[in-house]
Amino acid sequence: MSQTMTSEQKQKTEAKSYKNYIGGRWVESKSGKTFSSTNPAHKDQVLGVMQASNADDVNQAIEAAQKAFPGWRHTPAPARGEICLKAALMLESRKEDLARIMTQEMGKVLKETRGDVQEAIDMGKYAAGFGRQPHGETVPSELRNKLCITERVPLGVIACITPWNFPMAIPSWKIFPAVMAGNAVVFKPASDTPIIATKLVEIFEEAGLPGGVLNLVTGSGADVGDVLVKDPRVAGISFTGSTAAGKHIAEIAGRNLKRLGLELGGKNCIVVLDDADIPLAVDGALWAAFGTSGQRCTAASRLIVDQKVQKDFVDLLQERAAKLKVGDGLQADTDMGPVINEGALKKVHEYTEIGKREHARLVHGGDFAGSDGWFYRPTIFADGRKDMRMAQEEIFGPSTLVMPVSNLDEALDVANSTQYGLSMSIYTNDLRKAFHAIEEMQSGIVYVNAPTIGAEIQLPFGGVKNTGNGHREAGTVALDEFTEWKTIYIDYSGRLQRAQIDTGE
Ligand code: UN1
Repeated sequence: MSQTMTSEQKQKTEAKSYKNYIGGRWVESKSGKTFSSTNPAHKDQVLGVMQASNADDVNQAIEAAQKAFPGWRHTPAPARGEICLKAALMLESRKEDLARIMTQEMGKVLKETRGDVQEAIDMGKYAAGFGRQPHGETVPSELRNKLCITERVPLGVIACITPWNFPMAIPSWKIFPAVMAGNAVVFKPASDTPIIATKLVEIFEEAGLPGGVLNLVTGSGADVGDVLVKDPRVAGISFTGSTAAGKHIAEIAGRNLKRLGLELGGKNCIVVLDDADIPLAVDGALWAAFGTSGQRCTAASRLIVDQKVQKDFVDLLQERAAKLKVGDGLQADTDMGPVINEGALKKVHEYTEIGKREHARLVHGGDFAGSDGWFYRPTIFADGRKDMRMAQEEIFGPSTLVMPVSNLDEALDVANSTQYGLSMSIYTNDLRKAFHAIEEMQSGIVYVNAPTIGAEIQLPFGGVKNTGNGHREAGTVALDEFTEWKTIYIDYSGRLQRAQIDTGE
């Protein structure tokens, strides 16, 4: 190593190094290469050195998963549930430490990272219960002396490819149900949050999950993700990320007719009618637009407001946004952390330029907020129109667009005029209008008098249109993504009975 080591190189040498987890062992990548996980609030701070894995590592992980699958599939579901429950309880006892690690690795404020870990705890407890729930139906036969039942069976090896914005909650929505159903998993976390992913895997190991049932491979989408998606031994893929990446994965997976669950982009909106409780709607808009620095697929980047109340709404929103303190999420007085990385920061600012060019009216923010980390000011544009790029494209940052409308019908037309459909909300005190909106909103999730963020794990999560491919995570349907149905006919009549023919006998 040369004498003139940069400060990042120096920190990298001193930072803790993390490994892949394959077949129950912590191992280095065959590539011999590493990458750093850094703190978006202190961009020169290296938090850990990770394995930059390659196709050899992916191969090994798939082999390990394949090997572990038969034993795990035959483990009674209640016993699988015990392990998942133990993992959930361990997450609970380490919640504060995990939240702090997460805030350092991806930036959101502590109260939100605590919430992220809590979602994982909730999912673990909920999924553990699947171990003792019915896994099929008994259905009448049209013939005598014949029993017809269905049962869920696991798919085999599942690839879980997850984003950085909910680095514990989203992997838990996938991994808990996948292993509860008896599958073996290869987990490829986002390269911005590999340390918190490692912590989750450590917990599964300590909770007693047999080696090979959950494997961790860190590295890039091209070197790890694509290899996983292409491998014919991987039976199912569960991916959360951008619509562009989702389409890319779907094309590859489609060639092998693989099971594929996609949770993709959003361009969510809050509709505020003129009869709404305006301060309540502003509370909701502020939280949904700037919580997690706007980096949720459920973030409200469009605020569709009746023009009769637009001025009151915008004035109050601006006043409240001006009070938000942007900074390191570990500080108790910080309201909004940084965005994830330099690319994200540039993208958010690029949309500010686009908004100005499109003659949206900049009401607040629109600029960087400090040079130590990837900070951006909460940004509000007004006078939005549905044909603007700002109104159509996912920004995934603290930037929102107020769009005036003259009535409910126009509001719903604007709400539905994007390629996405994840989460929509309406603020109104008119029950009739609320129900009309529930019916007409083209969206996987609809909120009334509550913001677009804040989904709970015991309900299905997912969206319509280009937000996904029809699958839902969590809720009572959580196992659907990770199981096949087996239909079983048991004829105990002792003779040939022909369905549709011998039914009169
Ligand atoms: C996401 O942004 O991908 O409803 C998930 C919410 C959270 C989950 C967001 N519970 O905002």
